[in-house]
Amino acid sequence: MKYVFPQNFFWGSAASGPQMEGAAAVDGRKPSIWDHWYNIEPERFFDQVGPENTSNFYYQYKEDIALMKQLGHNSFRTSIQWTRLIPDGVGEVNPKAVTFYNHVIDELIANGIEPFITLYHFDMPLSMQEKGGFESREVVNAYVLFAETCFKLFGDRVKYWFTFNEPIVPVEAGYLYDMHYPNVVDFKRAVQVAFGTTLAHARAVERYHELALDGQIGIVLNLTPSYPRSQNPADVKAAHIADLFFNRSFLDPVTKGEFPADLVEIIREHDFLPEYQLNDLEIIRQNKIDFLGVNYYQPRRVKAKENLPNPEAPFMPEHLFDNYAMPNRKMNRYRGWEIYEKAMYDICINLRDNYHNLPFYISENGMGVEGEDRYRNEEGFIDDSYRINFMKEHLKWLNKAILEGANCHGYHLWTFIDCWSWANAYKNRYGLVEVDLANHYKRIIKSSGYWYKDLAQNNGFCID
Ligand code: BGP
Repeated sequence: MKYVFPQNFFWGSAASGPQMEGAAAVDGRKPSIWDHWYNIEPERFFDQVGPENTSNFYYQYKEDIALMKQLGHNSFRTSIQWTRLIPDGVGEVNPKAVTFYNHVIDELIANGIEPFITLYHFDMPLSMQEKGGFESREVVNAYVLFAETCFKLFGDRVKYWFTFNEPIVPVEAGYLYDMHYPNVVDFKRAVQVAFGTTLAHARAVERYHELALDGQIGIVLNLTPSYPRSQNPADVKAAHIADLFFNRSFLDPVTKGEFPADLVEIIREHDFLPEYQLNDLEIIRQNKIDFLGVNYYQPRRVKAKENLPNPEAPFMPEHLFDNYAMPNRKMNRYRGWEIYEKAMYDICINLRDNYHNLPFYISENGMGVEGEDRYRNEEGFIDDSYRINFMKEHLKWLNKAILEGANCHGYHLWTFIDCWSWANAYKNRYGLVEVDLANHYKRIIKSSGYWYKDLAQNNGFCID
């Protein structure tokens, strides 16, 4: 073995309830913002495919978990849908949802697969959005009750909890860039949502620790290292600002209990500070995570601003820096994301050196392309060697960081079975396993699935 990982390393994959369960209007589940948005604007979704079906895990979880075991998983992350467990957002718990999630958790454990559970993966109940989403304290309170309900129902068996998946995404996609519902473009409201999310997170962490269950709680953040175009001080400053907005806005409060002072200063200067109560800051200060999930897909390259922004345009973080398209960068053109493997190492070293070497694991990394069918081989399965190479190249850097002391405990690929990817629907396929939507959700293992099994069983890999 050339690249060997620590003992008891978590190998597995990640997914989320809304992206894989399907059965959207079944057994008492009520609409989330995704169901609603698809109903009113189906044309915003690739090929107009909505969230109602996805890959049918609600019905096929037993077979899927058996497949996970077959492919070497010792852990798997999915999310509990708020809209399934507490369909109105607050109030009655749905007994059918309790049964379903109990079955999933028990089935995972029976197969030797550690369940990692996310509480919120972009899926605001519509009823809660109508009350203002995380701009509203009422919704923050409802989220904390939802979290507590999950801890009490499933915390005897679930040892790894995540309050939020990529909390910056609903902020930027939903309140700045018109990529997710509610399609608001308003920096001040975005800041309020970010603050409400941070508070909801801290209060859920507090509640979890008060319950003294046998487990750990964290959050999953998408860390996108910011690289300056050059060492020119103007470029370096621009990259620092981007880092504040897109990484440290959540990373610092959840690990250190404080927002970065220079980020607060920028927000104050532009008069966008959120409304809060004094005690909120104390709650955030006191309730730090036990461990971190890191999603890594792409870096961010930044340069100093070339032009003054239109003074009438809505304020954006990009009023303070420009994104930089480095010539000849390696791209996944189907997703529009740069592939830069070394960033995996840089993230780990940053956590080691600047965040008290806190324990973490890679909670998502992966690659999907359009039209994977072209890789189907004579035996009828998809030979996705591009995905295997993607994993190898990232795992090499992860391995180096671990050898240099990074406190990393696992690697989860996004994702297990091709899933419904929000507005991209089924455009880019990410799975170790193909789902044939035209044929009763039939599953076919891809080459990467077989490779992943060897990787997990050998706890490492060789170079060819
Ligand atoms: C992450 C999300 C996942 C997943 C993945 C792939 O940001 O946590 O839910 O969707 O990205 O990205 P996309 O689906 O946008 O292609």
